[in-house]
Amino acid sequence: MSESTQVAIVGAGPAGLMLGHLLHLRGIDSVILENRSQDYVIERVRAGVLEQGTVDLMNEVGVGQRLMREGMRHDGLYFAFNGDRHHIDLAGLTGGRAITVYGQNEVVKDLIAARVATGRPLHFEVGDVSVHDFESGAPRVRYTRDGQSHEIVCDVIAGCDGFHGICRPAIGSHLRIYERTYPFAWLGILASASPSSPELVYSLHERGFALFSMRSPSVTRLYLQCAPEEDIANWPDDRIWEELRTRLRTSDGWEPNQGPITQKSITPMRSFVAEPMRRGRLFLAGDAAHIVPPTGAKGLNLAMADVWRLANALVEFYGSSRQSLLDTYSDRGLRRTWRAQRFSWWMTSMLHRFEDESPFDHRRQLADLEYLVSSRAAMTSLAENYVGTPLD
Ligand code: RFL
Ligand code: PHB
Repeated sequence: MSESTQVAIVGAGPAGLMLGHLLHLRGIDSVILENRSQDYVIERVRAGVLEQGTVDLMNEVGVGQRLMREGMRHDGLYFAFNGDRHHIDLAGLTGGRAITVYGQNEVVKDLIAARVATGRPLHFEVGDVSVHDFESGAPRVRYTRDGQSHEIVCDVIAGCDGFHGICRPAIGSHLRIYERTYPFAWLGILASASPSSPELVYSLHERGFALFSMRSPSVTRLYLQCAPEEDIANWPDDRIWEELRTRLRTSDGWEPNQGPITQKSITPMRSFVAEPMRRGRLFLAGDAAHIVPPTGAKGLNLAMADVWRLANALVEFYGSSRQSLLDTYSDRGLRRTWRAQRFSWWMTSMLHRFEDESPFDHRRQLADLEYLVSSRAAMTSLAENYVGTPLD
């Protein structure tokens, strides 16, 4: 079956769904294709920290009501090392900007509801998605649905299909890849336990990194550094709690509250950039184009910044037939991406134990943290990066 649209969007993660919504608001037609089921996409536990710019965007496009009600605004965060917790006043150092803790799956739920309300197409559980002719003026996307083959003829394809998608590989050797893998992973859990601190705690301990976060007044989210090929079967709940308490407990007696673990998973750590973010009429956005290690909490926020920029460029393209914003989409995106790469790499390097580190390396890490929590200039630099720069 053949169909046509203006923009074919591959992937219904935060990037694809937000792009579809931004285009809808400007009267631009799109079809969103997702290979997973709606339940899978909604239940996938991932990011939790939204930058100020992401929160503002959600509000501006009319999907921020539940975020405003249920999201947890945090004006600061803690760094813990050598047994002490140190507070950083994010809002005070950035003229009132802050982060909001709100699960990525909640963002996705809100965006799916908004899409469904528009009546525009959003197809889950499609198969064999492939992209064609994007170096011409009439690209096409093929897929199967309920056993039937489909083809979409469109003006532009948006590759919002994440790190393991098909759009980036379709550009192949035209891309230059920059990559770093880290010699550790994160074991993450959700627990039914009230958060014992109102703000996040990033900790560097002798035994490795740990992070205290949350999802709601009754759900705590915790992570700990583990080996990259770690088998989750080696981590019964008691071992996870013992390790988390050891790494997070501070000399003032603070530690996370314990409760039943409802979800656990292991996430590898990677920095990755594909340049440029465009080939012809195929534009990459979000994790399809770049991955940051989660330590800086930037991935979802970068994805949102990409599609905001892409939507503006498409509005110009359809409104005036000019392509100047489409032509600068990649360069402007890569500037923001590399800023986030640097920050995420720095946070990751400062807060994890490395197998091959020397005693000098470890003391230098501690000196980095000492400086961070004692210099207003260093805290301001952290704060401005952590809350995120305005969308550009
Ligand atoms: P996604 O979310 O991966 O969505 C891509 C979608 O495309 C679908 N797909 C396909 N659809 C059709 N055809 C195909 N061939 C397809 N192949 C794939 C997929 O099923 C999926 O639905 O990418 P997007 O939209 O670019 O969003 C990026 C974010 O998901 C990601 O950057 C964040 O989760 C990263 N991240 C964090 N980011 C933050 O900003 N703040 C955080 O606090 C934060 N914490 C995290 C994180 C990521 C984590 N993990 C699990 C990697 C914490 C963790 C543990
Ligand atoms: C989370 O709450 O899932 C979270 C918080 C901070 C990070 C990464 C993940 O750096």
